[in-house]
Amino acid sequence: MQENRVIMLVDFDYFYAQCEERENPSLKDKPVVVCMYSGRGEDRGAISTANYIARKYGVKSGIPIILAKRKLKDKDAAFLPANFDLYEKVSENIMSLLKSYADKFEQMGIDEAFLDVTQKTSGSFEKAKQLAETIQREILEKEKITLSVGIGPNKLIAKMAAGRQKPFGLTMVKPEEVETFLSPLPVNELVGIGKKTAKALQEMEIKTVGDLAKFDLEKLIKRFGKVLGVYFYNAANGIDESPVQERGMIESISHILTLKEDTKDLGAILQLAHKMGTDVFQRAKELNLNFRTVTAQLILQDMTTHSKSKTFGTTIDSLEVLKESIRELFEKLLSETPEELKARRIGVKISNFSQGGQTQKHITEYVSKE
Ligand code: DCP
Ligand code: CA
Ligand code: CA
Repeated sequence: MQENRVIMLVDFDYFYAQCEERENPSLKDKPVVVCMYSGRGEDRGAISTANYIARKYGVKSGIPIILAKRKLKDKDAAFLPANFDLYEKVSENIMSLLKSYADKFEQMGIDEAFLDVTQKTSGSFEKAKQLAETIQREILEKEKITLSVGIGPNKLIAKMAAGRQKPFGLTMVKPEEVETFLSPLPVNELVGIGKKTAKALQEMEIKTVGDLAKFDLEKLIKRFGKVLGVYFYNAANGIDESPVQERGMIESISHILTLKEDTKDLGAILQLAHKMGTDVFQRAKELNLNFRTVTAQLILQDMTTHSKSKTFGTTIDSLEVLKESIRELFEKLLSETPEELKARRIGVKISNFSQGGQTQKHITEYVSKE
């Protein structure tokens, strides 16, 4: 692994909502909320994102539309349906501009990308800062979109830096500043630490990233296993050697789990399968991938695998439809399972991706291979 890298993470500010403002500047001084309607009745669905004015009232990604409407009652807010074709077009334009500034480029989803600029800046953080400002100016000029940038010696630090100042922020953390930057942060702000882990760490008296960095590695491994324990320890110490790299094409997203108890009960299987369906659906949404095929898998007690798929003529964009298909497929699978065998593991897979109006090639450009 090469030493002394200069890495940038560029993240577009309140992206979907900012695209809407760009198309209709009269929206700029009011709350703007982009909605994902579920298609199950008026106002059913969740918020994709909101501009910073709306966020002041507590409106953010993921909350129900109904709740957002309540929070913004009498505030002259604009509630708009998501227009993915627009966001994809804007994203594609910005990404191709960003790419030209990088030695190595890795797109992460629709609105962020890592740039390895080590060679372009001859390893100089000062030059990287100027480069970031140039990038921000150029994108604002050409695409009328503001970006926030984080610069650091690796992807982890660049990503965490980018989140510190928004919108139109630029945060640089030089190698010698990493420890001061990380140690006071609450441990849940470390990339890869969710609510559950943060709680487990709290119980071990680990509150800040600094606490975690000083904690005994062996004890972490005992508590979280080798992979996570080592990851937490390294991350807390600002160590991340993962390279910036182009991503291959993703063909499917799947989730397989072992049942708590072997069973043939549809209800018990669906309870888990629907959760898994929600997971893969969410993941596809994060990657901005549309899918048309659902597959259910049963692995029986004799370890044989049985699967059934269903392919739709158009994109499956409702979680309800996905869940309904999952039910149907498991019903069929169970009806064909030999009398004496129960299911041991189950799987849910989605595939047949397309990306509104985009070609396969475009997908190849940035989505991870799993
Ligand atoms: N998105 C979504 N549903 C979510 C989260 C995000 O549809 N639960 C979409 C809408 C966002 C885009 O992905 O505009 C990028 O997500 P970010 O997390 O980067 O959030 P924003 O760009 O909206 O805001 P920020 O300015 O905080 O980056
Ligand atoms: Ca963003
Ligand atoms: Ca983002």
